[in-house]
Amino acid sequence: MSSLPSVGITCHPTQGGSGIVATELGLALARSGCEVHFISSALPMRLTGTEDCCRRVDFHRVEAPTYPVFQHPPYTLSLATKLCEVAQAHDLDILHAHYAIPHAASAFLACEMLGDKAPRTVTTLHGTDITLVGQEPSFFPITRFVIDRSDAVTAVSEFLRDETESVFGVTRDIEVIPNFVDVERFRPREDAEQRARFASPDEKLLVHASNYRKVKNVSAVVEVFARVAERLPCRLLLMGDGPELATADRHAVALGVEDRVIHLGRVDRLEELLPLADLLLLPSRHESFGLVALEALACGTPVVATNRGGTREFLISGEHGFLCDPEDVEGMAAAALRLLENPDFHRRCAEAGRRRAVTDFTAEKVVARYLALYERLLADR
Ligand code: GMT
Repeated sequence: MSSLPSVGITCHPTQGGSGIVATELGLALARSGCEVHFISSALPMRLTGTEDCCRRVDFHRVEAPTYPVFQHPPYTLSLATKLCEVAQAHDLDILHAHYAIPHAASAFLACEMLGDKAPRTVTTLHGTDITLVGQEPSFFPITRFVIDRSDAVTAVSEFLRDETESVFGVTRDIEVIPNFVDVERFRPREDAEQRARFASPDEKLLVHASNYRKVKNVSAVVEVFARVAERLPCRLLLMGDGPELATADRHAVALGVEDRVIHLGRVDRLEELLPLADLLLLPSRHESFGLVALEALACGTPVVATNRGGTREFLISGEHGFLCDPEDVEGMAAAALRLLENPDFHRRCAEAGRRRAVTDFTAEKVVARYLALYERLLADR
C-alpha cells in the first residue's frame, strides 16, 4: 500500500477497557501518520484534544434523537448513518469497530449503504461483548452474524478467541492481537508528595481501578484488603465508578475498614497514580485481558489478579505478582501479603513486570500488527 490508511474508529466512550484501547490505538495510528476519525456518542475517555497528533485526529459525535414513539432512541441506526457519512466525507479505508455490540452491527449497516465504496471493516472483540452481553438471547444471533460478516475479526486474548469459537460456533479466522500500553507514560516513578495524599510512608497502598460491574468482583477487593489490614498498616485506593461501588462500600463498613478506603471516582490520568501503589488488586470473575493489570506492570506495580481468562497471557504468576481463583479470598490475601511483606521479592516482581510490558506489549509493537492487518485487507480489495 502506497500511503497510510485513513481509519474510522467507533467505541464506547465511557469508562471501560474497550474504549481505552480504541482511543490509545487511534492516537498511536495518528502518531504514525494515519488520519483517524473517532465516531461515538461522546468524547472517548482518553481523548483530550491536546495530543501531539491531534492534527490528524477528528471526533464525530453521534446524536441519537428521541421521539415520543421511541421508548429507547435507536442508537445503532444513528451510528450507522454517522459511520456512513464520515466514511463518505473522509474517504475512509478502514472502519474499526471496538466491542461487537452494537458497533459491528452499525458498521455492517453503514457498509451495506455504501455499497462498492464501503471501507473494509475490522471488529475487535474485547470481552464482555462475547462472555456476557453477546450471550443474551436478544443479542446472540446478531453478534454471531456480525462476527461472520466483518472483513476481519480480532480478539484481545487467546482466551477470548477460544470463547468466541466455542460459544458462537464461529469457524472464521480470528486474529489475536493483545492489548498494549504506552510505556513512556505508564512508567515507574517516585513521587513522595503525591503518595502522601493517600498513605503515610509506613502504610502500604493497594489500588483497584475498574467500572465496578458485577464481573469485577469488588467485594473480594475489600475482603482481601481487610485481611491485609489485619497484618499491615495500609490503605485502599478505589479508582473509577460504577454500580457495584456501593457494594464495595457496604463491605468496607461491615469489615470495619471504611476509614482506610479512599475513593477517587473517575481518574483520567491513571499513569500518575498506578506507580504510587504497592499492589493492584483485580480479582474479576473473569477478565478477557485485564488492561489495567498490564498498565500497572508497566508502572512497576505488582498485581494480584484473577486466574480466569486471558490475564495469564501476559502476567506470570510468581514472577510479576500472582494469579488466583477469584473466589479464594484467603489465597489472594496470602499472595498480597507475600508481596507486601517481602521487599526484595516485591522489587523483583516490579522490575520483571516492567520488563514484561516493555519487551512484549508496547504500543509500537502491537499497533504495527493492526497496521499490518489493515494493509492486508486493503491489498485484497
Ligand atoms: O470490563 C471492563 O472493564 C469493560 C470491558 C470493555 O469492553 O470496556 O473490558 C473488556 O475489554 C478490555 C479491553 O480489551 C479488557 O482489558 C477487559 O479484560 C475486558 N473485560 C472483561 O473481559 C471483563
